[in-house]
Amino acid sequence: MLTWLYNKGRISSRRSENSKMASYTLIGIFLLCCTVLVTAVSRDNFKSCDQSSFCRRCRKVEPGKTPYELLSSTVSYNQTTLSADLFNKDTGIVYILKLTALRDNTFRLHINEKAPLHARYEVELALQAEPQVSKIDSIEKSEESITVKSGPNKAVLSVKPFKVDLYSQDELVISANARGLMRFEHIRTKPEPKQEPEQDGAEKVEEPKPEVESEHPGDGADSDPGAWEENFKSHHDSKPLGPEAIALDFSFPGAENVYGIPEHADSLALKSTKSKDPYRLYNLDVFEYELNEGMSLYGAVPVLYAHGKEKTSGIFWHNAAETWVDILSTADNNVVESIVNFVSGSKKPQVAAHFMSESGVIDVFFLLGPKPLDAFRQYTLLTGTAPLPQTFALGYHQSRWNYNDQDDVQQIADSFDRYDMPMDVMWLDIEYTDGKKYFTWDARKFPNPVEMIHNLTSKGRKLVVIIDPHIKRDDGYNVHTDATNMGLYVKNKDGKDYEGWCWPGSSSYLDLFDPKVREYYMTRYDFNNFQGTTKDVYIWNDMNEPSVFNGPEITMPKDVIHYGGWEHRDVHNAYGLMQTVATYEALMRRSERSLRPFILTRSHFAGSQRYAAVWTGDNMAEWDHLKASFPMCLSLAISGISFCGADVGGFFKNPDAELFVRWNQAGAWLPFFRQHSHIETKRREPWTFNDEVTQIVREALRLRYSYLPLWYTLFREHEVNGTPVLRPIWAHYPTEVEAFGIDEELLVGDSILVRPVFEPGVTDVTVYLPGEGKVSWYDIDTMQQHGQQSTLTVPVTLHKIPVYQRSGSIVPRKMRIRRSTVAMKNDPYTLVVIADNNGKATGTLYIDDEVSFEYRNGKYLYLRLSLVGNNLSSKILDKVASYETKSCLERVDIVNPPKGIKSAHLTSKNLGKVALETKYNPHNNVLVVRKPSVNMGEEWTIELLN
Ligand code: NBV
Repeated sequence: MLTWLYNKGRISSRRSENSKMASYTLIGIFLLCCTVLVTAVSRDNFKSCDQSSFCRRCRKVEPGKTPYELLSSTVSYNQTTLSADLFNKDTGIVYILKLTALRDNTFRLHINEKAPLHARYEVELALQAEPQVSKIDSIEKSEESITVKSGPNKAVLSVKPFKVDLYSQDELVISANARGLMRFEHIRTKPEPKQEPEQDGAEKVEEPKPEVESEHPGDGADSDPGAWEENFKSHHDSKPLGPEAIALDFSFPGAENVYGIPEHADSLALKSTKSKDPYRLYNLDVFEYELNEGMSLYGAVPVLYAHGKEKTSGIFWHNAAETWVDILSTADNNVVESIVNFVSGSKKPQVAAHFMSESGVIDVFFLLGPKPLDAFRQYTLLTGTAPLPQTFALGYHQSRWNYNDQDDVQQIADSFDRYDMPMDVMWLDIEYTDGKKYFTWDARKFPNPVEMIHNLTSKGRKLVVIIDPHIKRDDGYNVHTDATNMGLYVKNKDGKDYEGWCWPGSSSYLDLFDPKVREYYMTRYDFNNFQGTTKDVYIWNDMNEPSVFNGPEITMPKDVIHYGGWEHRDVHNAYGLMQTVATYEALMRRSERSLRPFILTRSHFAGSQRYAAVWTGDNMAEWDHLKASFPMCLSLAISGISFCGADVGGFFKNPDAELFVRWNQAGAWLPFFRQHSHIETKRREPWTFNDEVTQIVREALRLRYSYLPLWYTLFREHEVNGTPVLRPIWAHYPTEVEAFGIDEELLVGDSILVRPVFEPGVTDVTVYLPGEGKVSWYDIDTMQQHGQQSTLTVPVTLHKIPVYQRSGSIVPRKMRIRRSTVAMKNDPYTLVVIADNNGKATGTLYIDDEVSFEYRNGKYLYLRLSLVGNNLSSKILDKVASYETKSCLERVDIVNPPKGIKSAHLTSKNLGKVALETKYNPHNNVLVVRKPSVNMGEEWTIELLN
């Protein structure tokens, strides 16, 4: 915190251009003085569960004593939904429960108060649409339970005590409220303050004790001093509605681990929180975040998966308020033992989670799998997938806070050509603006931005500029005057515009939950409002947690008011999502809906994948941060957000040459590949270290570009099927228990396995190769075969990280690397085919115009590539689609080919039958088929001849 405020003070003083700026610096110094005792990563700035009254209350609930009972006489149902009243015998409050069967092995459980004193917030825009329902096949009622059957699944609602058991193919996979931790604090009137005892020695009058115990003793919330107002550091939360928390526990019999609920800088498999704080989901700007932590970060995606050898399931907790999640792992023997008995009397391993949110309703989706990819798909059916990006977005991005001026931008871009390195996008951070007034330019540093942009685009490159959500309170700034006059800002509870502190000094925040505000915000991106930009400029939305330097926990106070009268507490985690919703639509309009938008967002929530890519924020140039980028992006990927990356090189501090090399080698295998660094770091463009580093980073960048056809195909498949682009090993090898806890490796699709080097000075690394000997893995450089043993020690040099291609796969590549993706569009393809033991291999390839939405009108090619025995072929999978590509097939490498091949011929409709040249290399067992030269839009077969 200290460094952070110091930085802020220093930056503003360095850049103070007028007296106003100088006063910001003074305030920075004041804030600095208030925190002198605080060290680097200030945990103190962020609440622990104990400092958050609702978390405290929910966590105190004793297992096994749930007061909730289903009132079976109230059960009613239609074709898809069962409804019933739920009663809390401690408070006398009645709730309405709805259980709906949804498409694709999913159930939705919704619980709200039957007659709330005040409406409770229901999340908006996380779901891509109203979920599609499925038919309930039967409902059976007994005194103890109600069984709802739908397809291969059933939900059994126990009446007393209340719990819901979810079965997939007759096996219990999730049990809700099995531990009895459900809590639903009804909205209540504030209790009258107790009368102060009279002073001056007057005798205290004892309150008469009730003769019988109250019928409804209550839920204990009123006696919590934090229930009706809460203080944190110097901040006061007025809590006008008092306690309104909701909580529910979920047990997963048969599961070894749980995963998901990003964003945390932690292992992919979630750890037990038995003797520490729960994982927290509350979007925050955490300065210099620590690793191996359940503390909140910039994003919150409340989806959790439970995985065991036999089944995978998940739950999506549809709530945007501050949320904490306790995890009990199989290792917590005693506790799990008691859950086991509570759930089903079985002795299976099992994991449990306890979700606790500050407000809203209980709205939970049960994803019944049964396999990992099924559960991931079920989640994306609800919240959507990422639309296919333009290819440039999958190229390499060069960023820094900040490139100083337009000449600087030009020189850096030119240097990539000079050093023969591909690069697609230059980025501009906040210093390009006129005094942090977004949608403006600093005219001194960027006198002619359009010329600068044209210089980039003439080489096929793009520009991304930052737009933060805070608006400078400056009467000369049109966005501020419009927002003030039109009433577009988030309001204090007294109805006045809320003011906070951010980069520009005093700032206000557009209420992006209001559709009319989003509409206004979109117009800011119009070319006539955001002058100096062109359709080749894309957007980076940062600081959108939202970050408020002087706010509680560096964000907005919970009692400020949004559209519809909702308090910030209800909607907090979705603020960043709302900004990207508006930015996305704005970019669509800028191109008259012809170009696919590209947006990078820091804050994210369920559904953010529909609008933006995400990066892991302000990491550090440290080895452990490099290592953390893998599980962090994997966790996001299985939670719907595939388009993820980490600042290559580390944001804070200066990486040494070795770390820089390793980071580029690893970053080239994450979907979003951008180098970025803090304003006070040394310059670190790839050529700024030494010749060897320049050479190795060039190799890493070129390798990335050579795999663009694979990345692009995977993004398309993600869009269509919800399959994550990156996958943990267990996604494809669900029974291999050894892989459940691996953080160092990932799969790109199902065919490439990457194991970067995460430690300095090592000459070998340990690699786990899944497939239990039935699958081989081939080193992509040497084509050396591995996989007979699952764990091996692999030698590494500075030039190499272990990357493998799976036997039985066909991977499309482009081997002519040019300065940008656009320049490679019509280039020919190379196929890398690895035959399995049966001589078979398959793969897919997706091709379209790489920029527009024409693919949604059927202008694309989706090809199935397969090798069976001596025949390699390409078939058009989606026959109704078509696309005229200029690209042809340049070369095929067949690893482990049929024996004794001497020649080959290709057959296609347009080319007829053509003889092809082949060459077999016995050293690596690779057969090269040269120049088939068939257009990729044609179906073809290559026959390998003895
Ligand atoms: O806009 C400046 C930085 C940006 O470079 C970084 O990537 C963001 O995560 N921004 C945060 C503001 C503050 C950084 C200390």
